[in-house]
Amino acid sequence: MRSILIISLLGCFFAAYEAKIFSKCELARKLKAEGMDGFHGYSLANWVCMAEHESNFNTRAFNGKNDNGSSDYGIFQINNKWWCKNNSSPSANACNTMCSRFLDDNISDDIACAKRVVKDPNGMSAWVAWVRHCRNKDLSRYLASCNL
Ligand SMILES: *[C@@H]1O[C@H](CO)[C@@H](O)[C@H](O)[C@H]1NC(C)=O
Ligand SMILES: *[C@@H]1O[C@H](CO)[C@@H](O)[C@H](O)[C@H]1NC(C)=O
Ligand SMILES: *[C@@H]1O[C@H](CO)[C@@H](O)[C@H](O)[C@H]1NC(C)=O
Ligand SMILES: [Ca+2]
Repeated sequence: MRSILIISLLGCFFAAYEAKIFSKCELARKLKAEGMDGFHGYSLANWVCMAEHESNFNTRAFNGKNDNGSSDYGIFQINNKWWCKNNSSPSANACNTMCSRFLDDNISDDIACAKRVVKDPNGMSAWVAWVRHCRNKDLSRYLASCNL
């Protein structure tokens, strides 16, 4: 009995720290619910495409190897020079958040920061993967068979 309790407690512990990987449609629904369809002129499919190519929908995606020494965090690969703060390097911290909060499984704050990022003059071109894989492309497959 006790070992079962311990095992299930351990299970909860690991579940809390497990990477959440969204499915394409699950992310589309969440983004839509948070007002991203058409946000700043970008259709929902643009956001799903961007997330797929930035992080493969993985909320724990971390890239510490940008040429300029900055790091990218989470499902939208938000950058620590401009948008969030990580204590070990200077940041404009325009989203006023710790970068670590862009690695958990609650993406509401990630979405709020993406809304801030896209308001800059470059719009979604802030995301290199969006420029490369999504801009001016047929994006219909990103919402195909999603029940939105
Ligand atoms: C550093 O490089 C990343 C990825 O190429 C880019 O997103 C970011 O804006 C750059 N930061 C600065 C301060 O140049
Ligand atoms: C903090 O940022 C620096 C510079 O980008 C990076 O090398 C380091 O891995 C980051 N640490 C964490 C915990 O995000
Ligand atoms: C997710 O985070 C937001 C704040 O960023 C908070 O308001 C919300 O309650 C959180 N949702 C869950 C399910 O924890
Ligand atoms: Ca988050």
